[in-house]
Amino acid sequence: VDQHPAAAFEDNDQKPVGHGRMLRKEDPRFIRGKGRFCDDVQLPGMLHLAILRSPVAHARIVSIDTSAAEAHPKVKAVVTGAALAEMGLAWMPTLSGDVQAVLATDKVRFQGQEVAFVVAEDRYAARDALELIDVEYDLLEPVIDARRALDPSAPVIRDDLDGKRNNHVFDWETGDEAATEAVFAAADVAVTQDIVYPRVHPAPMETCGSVADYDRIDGRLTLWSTTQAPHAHRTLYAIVAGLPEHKIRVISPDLGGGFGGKVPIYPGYVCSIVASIVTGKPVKWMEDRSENLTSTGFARDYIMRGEIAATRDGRILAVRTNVLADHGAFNGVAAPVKYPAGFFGVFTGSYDLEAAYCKMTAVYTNKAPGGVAYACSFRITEAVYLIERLVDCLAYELKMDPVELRIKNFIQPEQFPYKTKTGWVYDSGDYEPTMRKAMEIAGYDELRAEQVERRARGELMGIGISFFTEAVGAGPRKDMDILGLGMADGCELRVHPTGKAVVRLSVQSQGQGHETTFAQIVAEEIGIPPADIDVVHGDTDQTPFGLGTYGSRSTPVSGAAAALVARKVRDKARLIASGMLEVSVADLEWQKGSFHVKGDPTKSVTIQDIAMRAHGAGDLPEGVEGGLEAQICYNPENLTYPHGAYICVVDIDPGTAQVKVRRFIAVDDCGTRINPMIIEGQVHGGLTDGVGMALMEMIAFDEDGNCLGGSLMDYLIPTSLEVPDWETGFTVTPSPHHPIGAKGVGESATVGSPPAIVNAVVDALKPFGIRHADMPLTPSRVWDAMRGAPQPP
Ligand code: PCD
Repeated sequence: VDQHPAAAFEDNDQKPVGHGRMLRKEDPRFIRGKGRFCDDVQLPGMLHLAILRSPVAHARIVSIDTSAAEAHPKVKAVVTGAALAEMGLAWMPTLSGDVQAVLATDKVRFQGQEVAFVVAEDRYAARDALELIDVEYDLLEPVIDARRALDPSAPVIRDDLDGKRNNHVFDWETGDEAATEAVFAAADVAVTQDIVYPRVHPAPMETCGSVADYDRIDGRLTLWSTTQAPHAHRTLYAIVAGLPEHKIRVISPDLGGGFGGKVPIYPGYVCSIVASIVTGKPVKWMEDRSENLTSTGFARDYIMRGEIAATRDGRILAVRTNVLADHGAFNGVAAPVKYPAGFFGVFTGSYDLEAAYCKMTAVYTNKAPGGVAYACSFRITEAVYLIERLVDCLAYELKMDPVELRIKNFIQPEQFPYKTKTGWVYDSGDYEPTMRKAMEIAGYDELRAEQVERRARGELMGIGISFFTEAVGAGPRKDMDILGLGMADGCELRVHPTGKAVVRLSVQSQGQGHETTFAQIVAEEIGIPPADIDVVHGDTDQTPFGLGTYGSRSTPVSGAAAALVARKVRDKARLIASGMLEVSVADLEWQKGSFHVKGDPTKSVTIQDIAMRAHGAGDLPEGVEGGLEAQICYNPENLTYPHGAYICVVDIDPGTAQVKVRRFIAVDDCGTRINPMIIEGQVHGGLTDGVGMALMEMIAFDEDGNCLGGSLMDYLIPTSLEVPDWETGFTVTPSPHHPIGAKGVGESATVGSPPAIVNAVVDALKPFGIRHADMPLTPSRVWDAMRGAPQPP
């Protein structure tokens, strides 16, 4: 009824995948303010929950007095960690197998940690009552710097863990240390560079929140929550709270962005569940912006030492890195169990090397937990930044053009599938044409000529390159699981008698347009127009099990499931068609939307005719059940490896050290492109993320552990004013193992853009003899770099 005209099949009926102008089905409701987000959920009798948070980073809790808050006329309940402990709910598992306090019992371990909650008749009363709670803290020395955490004299943050005597989270290594050492020893040139990827925050437009509704009579829990992984969350709630899984329904309604920050289970979700159980009423919890920035999952926070070895004429031989990873107070990283450092192993980049080695130590600090994959398939952002900065450092030392150095070392098309020195099997790639395309759009040679002229006039113009390969689509269940749950995805397709269809996905959308693109995939396979295919997602009662949307896995995993489930339905349709046309199956030919008898296109039946027959009266061929539907659980054979070539042009004001991104060229290769307009939007968003991280964003702390990025006045995120008009292009190298050849793309630009921007800034500063400067390249940092001042630690 309220169908967007352009969501219909339009001019390109025969080509739903790759349709250049198909608008998003979900936009009419978003544009008209009809989206339904968590905070839009209103239930009769609903109460409101607010969380009291620690003002200090590290302290023992001496006492908590809640009596004044309890006396507030509108307050229904006040709950502390001690009360949760009695229910066995004070601690919960994190997705990486650590435990995290739901409410602090013994100590607070970061500023902003959850200490108590109030449930009241309205949001304002709940917040007011927080002020009436009196907590006495006994201050402890905070450990803020990851290097200090390693010091044997540093206080032990996680003394809750049995026998824990230090702040180690894990040690991890990959690659071949001895082989790498040998290559380094024999190499003409070796370059070492310290590189920091600062702590940043996904900062989605919508903060986190939930509405829990526990029905005491039948023991059912319905939870609306801002989650990117409703099924995985449901299973964990069942395990943690002991509620039977079939009585829990998790609904992830429209989400105002996730960017990895909505993968973890946050204490607030659990608090709202407890509150609803305790009060017998529905309870809503919604964070404010500062709570979101100071307590939900941060990203990055890697201190890296990178080394690269090469021949004098620019043949890269090996890379080596030593990483100190800051994981905050609880290990809240979400990554497949076998990969404590995520997919950082792809730090060898797009180059054909002889050896590689990485050693990593992760530590606890008195900072918010996280390590979420913010637009990053599990630490690939850090890996790509490391290698792309190192290659530029090498180019600087060899006095080589950074593009020439990259092209010289690319893995060649005939080498795919290519096994890297750290064991990753890149499925497909053809790098040089992608690089050349970016150079062509940029007018690379002209830009370099212009730079020479400008430099002669004392102007600071920089050109930065980055070339990335990502590993997205986790993952083959044989080696990827989260807390024992295999990373496969279910999909179910039903075709109704009138030929309209509904496809149910285990992944859900945070804004990237699945209601459109999954309809396109199914349409391509069974020939029903996308407008006639409804996509259901984000509700555990309505969809098959699967692990959720992150790591750009929806297209590689769920997208494959959608294509295959549609093929399964088509196979059944073929059997029915053979009965209808009275020919054998082998004599039928499929042409988008109908079967016809080979050699006689006039004898045909459409998928709609077949759907009606499948549900109708009359005989079906022997052994064929009625109905037209199928279900599948897809376990990917491998990850998909999209790649891209980015070129950034910056100008720096020599008087203020302000960086202006003048141009940005992004050529992405994500294999078969389902919806080019959506891909472009994804790329624009990711590039904007990149400008933020490279030039503006950092969650910093003072020495007491006060978060200095707790509001959007202090934590700067980019707006349209800071970004140029993006210039995009693409190449297509299909994935050989994906049924339609598609690779993920949602995070590509966030991963690939920061090194291009930093490389451009460092290139602009070349006249000052600078080889590296750390993000964020704010005017003050650039100013210091220009004056040779030491970089901040
Ligand atoms: N596509 C197409 N084609 C191809 C690929 C793709 O078309 N070839 C499209 C699809 O369909 C979708 C999109 O595009 O729609 C995306 O995809 P992907 O790549 O697959 O991805 P996904 O899974 O879906 O998603 C996820 C991502 C991520 S991950 C992130 S961060 C971000 C992105 O997504 N986030 C977001 N993007 C976005 N957007 C929005 N709007 N919002 C958000 O939130 Mo992570 O891990 O979580 O960190």
